[in-house]
Amino acid sequence: MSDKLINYIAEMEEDEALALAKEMLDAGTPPMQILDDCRAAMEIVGQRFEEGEYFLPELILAGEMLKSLSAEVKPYLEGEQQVEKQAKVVVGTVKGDIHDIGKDVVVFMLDVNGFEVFDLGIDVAPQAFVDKIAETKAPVVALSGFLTLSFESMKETVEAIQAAGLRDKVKIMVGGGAVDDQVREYASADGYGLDAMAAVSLAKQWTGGD
Ligand code: B12
Repeated sequence: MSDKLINYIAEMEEDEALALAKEMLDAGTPPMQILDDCRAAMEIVGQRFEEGEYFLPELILAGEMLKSLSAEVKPYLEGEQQVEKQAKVVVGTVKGDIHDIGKDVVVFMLDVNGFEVFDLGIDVAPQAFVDKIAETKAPVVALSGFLTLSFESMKETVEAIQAAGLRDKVKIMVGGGAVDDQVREYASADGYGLDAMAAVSLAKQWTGGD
């Protein structure tokens, strides 16, 4: 954990944060550690937003900073793991929610771990998930959400999958922000993952990938 990197991000010092991340990656810091630092920094940003110290522009800037940082980290992750394509996974940020940075990391990690990923993007309606599952016959679905209201959308999405008669054909995982195992239970999903690696582990477990 680098307190310096966390501080640069939390203080919105984008150039310094990017330069330090580059330096750390070149020095051999594991790319996942940089992403962990990003998450720690986002906790601080989120808290300051809640306390009224930061406002929407800071959230937007934090989002942009994270995008640049993950772009920086990606080539290093690619170098780490490359495997043959395994099962299909349908991924999306659920209806009403436009947060996609965490979802994009999940998409990326599934991809480099050999899954064929169908990324539906943000604010995805339950029916769009249903249609994509029917079209691709993907055995795994990953629902991402960062807002409390996304819990309801996750539930609605699982219900729509059930109503379409596809529930027994897919395993569904939930994750992102404040999502936890209670939300998984509320939404009647099959698994919950804290981070992108957990998403990969669940997908592997469910598809016999190891
Ligand atoms: C950046 C940000 C934004 C950016 C998003 C940019 C983007 N392109 O995504 C912008 C500015 C657009 C934004 C908007 C809003 N935001 Co916002 N945002 C954030 C912030 C600061 C960071 C989120 C983030 O990207 N984190 C970084 C990633 C990498 O996080 P991560 O958790 O480590 O990701 C991992 C896991 O989540 C997991 N994961 C993710 N998805 C999945 C899926 C599966 C299946 C699995 C297994 C795992 C998994 O894997 C990821 C990678 O390891 C959070 C604060 C916070 N602490 O999270 C608030 C936060 C989520 N936002 C919040 C709010 C309120 C809003 C707004 C409503 C503000 C407003 N008044 O308009 C709007 C919402 C608009 C909408 N309809 O969605 C609140 C939500 C409160 C709540 N309980 O509902 C938060 C918590 C801030 C706060 N503390 O108040 N936001």
